[in-house]
Amino acid sequence: MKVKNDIIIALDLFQMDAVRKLLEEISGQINTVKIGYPLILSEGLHSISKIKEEYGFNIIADFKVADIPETNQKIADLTFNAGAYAIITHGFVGKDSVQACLDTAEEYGRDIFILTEMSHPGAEQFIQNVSLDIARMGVDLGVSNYVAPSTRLDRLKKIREIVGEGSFIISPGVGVQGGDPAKTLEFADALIVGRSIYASDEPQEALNSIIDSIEL
Ligand code: NUP
Repeated sequence: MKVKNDIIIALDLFQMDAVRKLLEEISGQINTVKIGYPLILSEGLHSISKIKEEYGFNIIADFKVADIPETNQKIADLTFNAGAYAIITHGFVGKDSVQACLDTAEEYGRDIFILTEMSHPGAEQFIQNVSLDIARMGVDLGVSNYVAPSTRLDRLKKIREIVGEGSFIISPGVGVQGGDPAKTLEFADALIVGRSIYASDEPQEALNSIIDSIEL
């Protein structure tokens, strides 16, 4: 997967109009976006196909899938059918649930990302205790894409060590949550950035300043 400028934009907006307004400004500098519940619950699953058709981006569906295998399969099927390039699945539900997403992705020739440790402070309460095991499980299952936090570089580094240099790590938590873009990219392959860009009065400038800080 080639992420232009190593930046994935999190489109946590509620309306396609707002998405289009943002993308009009920045679409030349990105090729991958992440769409999650805010946009899908407000505008519907077809916002994936619309964005794909209109902009040609790779779309990562951030559904943090965490159900029994049979239900995971249904969720993944709908998501890939809508045109998503990849789906983000939780790992704590266990290998059969992850395998269901993986099998569905393979049917469509698409990918899954396993969410290992989350970026917010509350992740230290429960998921951090198992996040390295989740990464190990991913390796055992042959998964090559992971989500790991930019807010805890020591943990990101450990997760990189487990999944290896050949795996692809995308990292949320840059900017508003406190993560540093350049330091994060010492261990991750691409950054996920939301509010620092879409909530800025000058999204293009905000994006450029992140790109500059990475290139320095
Ligand atoms: O651990 C995670 N942390 C996180 O922030 C896993 C995620 N998927 N995210 C998502 O990344 C979050 O839901 C949001 O869409 C994006 C970060 O946005 P922001 O903090 O840059 O606004």
